Amino acid sequence: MSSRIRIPVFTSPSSSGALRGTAAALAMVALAGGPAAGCGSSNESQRAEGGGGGTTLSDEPRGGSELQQDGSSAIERVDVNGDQKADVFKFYRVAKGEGETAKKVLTRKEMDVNFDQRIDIVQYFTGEASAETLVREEMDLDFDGRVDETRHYKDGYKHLVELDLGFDGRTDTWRYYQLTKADDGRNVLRLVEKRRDTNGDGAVDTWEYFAGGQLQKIGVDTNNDGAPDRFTVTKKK
Ligand SMILES: [Ca+2]
Ligand SMILES: [Ca+2]
Ligand SMILES: [Ca+2]
Ligand SMILES: [Ca+2]
Repeated sequence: MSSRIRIPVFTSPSSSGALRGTAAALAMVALAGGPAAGCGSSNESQRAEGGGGGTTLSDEPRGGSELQQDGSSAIERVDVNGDQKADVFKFYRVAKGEGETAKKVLTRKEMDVNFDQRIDIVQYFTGEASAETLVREEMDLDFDGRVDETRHYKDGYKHLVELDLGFDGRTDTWRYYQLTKADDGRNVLRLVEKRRDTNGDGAVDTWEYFAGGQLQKIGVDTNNDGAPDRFTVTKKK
């Protein structure tokens, strides 16, 4: 039974470039949609709801879904595009009961958004049944089988995004977000700091500081001590 469970394939070597990745990333954003993947821009305010997996591409499957329970764990396979192959896999811990009436807790959700039978997005959840919260999201933006973007969530909000924009298997960009109050009192998730490794040595060398969604200051580490020492103020006023 459980031997049929797919394992995400995030190990194959990369052979694709950044341009392909950028196009694929756009396609992925369009496909994945929903609250979980929808907090991408710096001025969005919606809450990343994890409950039941949100309203991502699995909500109206053309090919139906199949639930399989094996003791205290269960897996739901969903065929989104109706080609008789599952594209979304939801992994549950069964808290109580059996079958359709079982009380299930969603712990992980895997998605094949380009329907090539390889998983491209993996979401991890915490919490109780019907109140699951997204904690981490791993995305393969250029569909080469390797994770290029990892989003970390806290209390349902994205607070850190790690990116491999060079698609060489090494994180080169870190984006930090904070929940701030907008002028009209709404909660707005904003980019507050961006750190980059521009020369590929694995160490951050450029820091960009934002306020109100606007770039304010750029710091550069010129003497390789791991901290910024030369600053440029970018804010015009
Ligand atoms: Ca399918
Ligand atoms: Ca895929
Ligand atoms: Ca990749
Ligand atoms: Ca560096």
